[in-house]
Amino acid sequence: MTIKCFRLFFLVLMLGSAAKIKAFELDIGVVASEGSASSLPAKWYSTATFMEIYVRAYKDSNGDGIGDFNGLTSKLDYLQDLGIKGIWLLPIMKSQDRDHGYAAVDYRKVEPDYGTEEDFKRLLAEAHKRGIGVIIDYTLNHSGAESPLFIESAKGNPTYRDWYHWSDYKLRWTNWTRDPTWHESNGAFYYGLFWDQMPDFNLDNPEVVAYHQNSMRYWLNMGVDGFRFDAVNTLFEHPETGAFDKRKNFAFMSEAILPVVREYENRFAICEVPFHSKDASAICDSAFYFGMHARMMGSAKFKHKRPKLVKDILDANMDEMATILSNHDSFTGGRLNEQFAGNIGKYKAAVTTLLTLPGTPFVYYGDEVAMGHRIDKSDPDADHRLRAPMSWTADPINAGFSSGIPFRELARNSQVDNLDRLSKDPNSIYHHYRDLIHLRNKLPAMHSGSFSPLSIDNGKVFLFERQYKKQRLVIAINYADSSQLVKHVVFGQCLKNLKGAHVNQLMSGIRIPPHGYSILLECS
Ligand SMILES: [Ca+2]
Ligand SMILES: [Ca+2]
Repeated sequence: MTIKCFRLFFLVLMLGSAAKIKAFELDIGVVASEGSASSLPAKWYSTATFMEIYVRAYKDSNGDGIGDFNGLTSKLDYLQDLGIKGIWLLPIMKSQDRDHGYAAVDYRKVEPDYGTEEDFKRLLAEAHKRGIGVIIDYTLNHSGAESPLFIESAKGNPTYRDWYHWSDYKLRWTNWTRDPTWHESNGAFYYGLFWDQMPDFNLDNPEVVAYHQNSMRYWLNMGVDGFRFDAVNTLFEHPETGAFDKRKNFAFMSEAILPVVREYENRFAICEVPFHSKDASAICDSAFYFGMHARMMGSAKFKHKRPKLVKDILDANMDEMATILSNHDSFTGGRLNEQFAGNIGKYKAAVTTLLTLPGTPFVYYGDEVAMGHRIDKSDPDADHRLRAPMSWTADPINAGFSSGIPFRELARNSQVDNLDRLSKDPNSIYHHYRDLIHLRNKLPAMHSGSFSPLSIDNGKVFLFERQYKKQRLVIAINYADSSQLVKHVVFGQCLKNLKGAHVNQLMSGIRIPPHGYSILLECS
């Protein structure tokens, strides 16, 4: 059967699909765009500092030990006070994993562990009242194997067989961990790149594409402010070798996915595309700048600006790049407190770098209170270490996360490093984050300004200018563990101190404390 003929066959079958849909109680019908308006400022995301939040681990409202929508809603005042203007939620759809959520079984239902759809709508409304946008993770590449769609496909139901990739024999493809990616079911083999429980969708099938488009509209109609698209580099693969097809991935995003987001006002689409971040940002509104995070972290760790840090910035359109120091995946390096082995000076220098450079910064929940790893040697999953319940208080049983027993052990240092304690210490990493996020919100040159390196530095200090219209900033970050005197012709002009510099030394230069920083504003 040719592919064309195959598709025609499906279209005919779809005419009678309503009964079949009901048979497994999954809504795969058409969702019309309601084009709902946005109450957020135009292009809110372009100036925002985001927080990446794992709902399961953030705040439990009902004592079952699992974080939920109502718990997160109760912490929106905290996020607003921190200066956060955008939230990225790890998957919130009904999943089979009951963990990270990337094995979705229903793209139009909320995860029951997290509450009801009404709870989620209230979270959106309360976030919007505080000027905070909410984007949700969306996985185009695969569903959970317990999705009724895959169960029907595996049974050989002709309506759904072609929703996934099937072969009569086992192809010898492997993924980056060298695990086989073709898995046996009912005498045939299906493709699941990440895990046998996460079968890849066949995105060449127009019915699958329509299902995603309509599911996206389902959430956009509800009022979500956009999506973080997962694993965009893995959507299409070469049929013989399994190599990722970059051209097809990008064409699919620009022709089938982004137009749905554009049916709505003021929504934000950010893509995860390791290795091709800069190309991806031209298609999505933004893409995570993997690679640059290592230069920022390396500069702080090795007490010397990494040679490629400036090159990274100049090579990209930073208005379309999202910057991180860490995230929920262990491949980015782990919790910051662990990476810096508790060295708070280096930790602060890395955070200063993230929050003063161009790009859209994303903070991973808990890094602002120096959360460490959760230690459990019996659990081999490296990612679980990074996803402990949020450290709100020093309570040794629940860290203020839940009134019950948390679903997962706490971070190892929650009794020392937690919001309750760090918020009382003006020199803490928490106040460092808060001060810089507030400055970034206040100064257009800091969130939207151009970037020009000042090349007189010796590598210990990173010195650069940011400018937006008539507002000009000179920013210096000292990576060294000794104080540094910075002299430059710019200091002959009128600059005023915003934070951290000794103003009486401006004429001769500025002395920057170990791991400290200075932000100077040109006098108007
Ligand atoms: Ca709960
Ligand atoms: Ca794929």
